[in-house]
Amino acid sequence: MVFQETWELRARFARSLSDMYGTEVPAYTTLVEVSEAVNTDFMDTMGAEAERLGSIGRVTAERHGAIRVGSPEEMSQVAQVFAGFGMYPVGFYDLRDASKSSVPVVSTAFRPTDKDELAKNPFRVFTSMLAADDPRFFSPELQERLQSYIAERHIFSDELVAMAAKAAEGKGLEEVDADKLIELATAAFELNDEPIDEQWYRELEAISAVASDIGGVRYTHINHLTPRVLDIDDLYNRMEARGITMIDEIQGPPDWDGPDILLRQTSFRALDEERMFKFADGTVGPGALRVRFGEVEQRGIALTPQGRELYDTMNTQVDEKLAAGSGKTRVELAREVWAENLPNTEKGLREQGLGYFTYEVTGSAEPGEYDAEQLIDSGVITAQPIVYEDFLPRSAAGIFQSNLKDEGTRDNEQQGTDYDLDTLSKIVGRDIVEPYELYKAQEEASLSAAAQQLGVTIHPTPALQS
Ligand code: OOG
Ligand code: NI
Repeated sequence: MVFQETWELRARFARSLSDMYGTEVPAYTTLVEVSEAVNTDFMDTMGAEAERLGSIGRVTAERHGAIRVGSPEEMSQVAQVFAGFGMYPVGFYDLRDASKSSVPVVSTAFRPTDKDELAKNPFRVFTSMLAADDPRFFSPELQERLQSYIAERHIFSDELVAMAAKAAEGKGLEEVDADKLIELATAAFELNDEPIDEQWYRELEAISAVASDIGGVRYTHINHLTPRVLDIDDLYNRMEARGITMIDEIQGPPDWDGPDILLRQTSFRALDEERMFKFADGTVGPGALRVRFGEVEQRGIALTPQGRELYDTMNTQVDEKLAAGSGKTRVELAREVWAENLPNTEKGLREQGLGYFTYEVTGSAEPGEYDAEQLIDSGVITAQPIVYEDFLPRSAAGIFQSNLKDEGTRDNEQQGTDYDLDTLSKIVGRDIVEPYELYKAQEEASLSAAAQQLGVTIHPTPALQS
């Protein structure tokens, strides 16, 4: 009997979902192959520098998934399943207001929170819950039908939830149990071939394709699985060269002359998929659905609250310039705005308190008091950027939106249902952590460990004073 630790379970789960999803969406396999080629070439060109934001081993295995559940009960069950894999809720995203289209969901991401766990396998799943009680999208009468349809389904079996609880409790499982957990957890996210009630599905689809995807069927499925690349512009061009149409632009930061920050993402459009439908006249036959797509991402440095504020301000400036109509593209304008506002070195980001870093002792110093930057300049400590492990609401909304055929409907006269980090935490059954808290704690811990090791006092960079 071999005991498998939490991280091994998580790595196996990610691999198993990836194998399954590759058989369901063959274009995903192409995306993974192209991503691997991009990463290998980037390593060849850049050498050790290529691994500044994660080892090639980590990056090659790295995926994020996206799933969508229908009710607070399903959200709480899926949280228990992810806990078995050492994945905990981080961040609150309200996509209802982040998008022009009708996207009636609130979300969090389940992921490892410890830096060593992240290094071993960073698998994360962006998890959205249908806000079936939001009157802007669903009339009282429809809410009732929708909620009872979802209440009747049983996506996460008792056996799966119990096995995940055992894994969480024991921080891993013996091999036989581990095999069972992976099998059950993978199956819970697999496409089901039960015919779809066409009338019900189309009724919800008219409001939002996201609503029909979640509440129009009796099961859930992986919406997409996203590999990580070290050069997303290269990936974008290679996919287009293969004749795969990508969405119009890369979401998030532009390609610019400075460090990678936060998260850049792009995707190819959702493809028509044939599914079996049960029609109103009782006959069963094929029909088309369009919900699943392929996405890819490049990760950069985690920003502090001030850094994030600057990022948001820059986005607003870009929007304004775009609206003013200069004939330039969003990306061209973004590059200009960035060059004007954002320091283009890691040192600059640190000095202005915009990014998070960890510190490692690489020399020695006389006892005394020092500024962190002083010790870095003299080679006593070395700074490493902390990679952004989370998501961006605007990009997430862009990803949702670029895959909707039409805007759907919403009634803004109605008062939306309140959801925030606290209400979603109660639903999830565990405190949702703010991403900043994790990065900040990591930075502080590394700095105090360095100070202790050197026997000196280190005055932190402005980033820590936030
Ligand atoms: C989730 C969309 C958000 C991302 O990478 O920002 C997302 C979904 O489509 O369910 O995955
Ligand atoms: Ni995604």
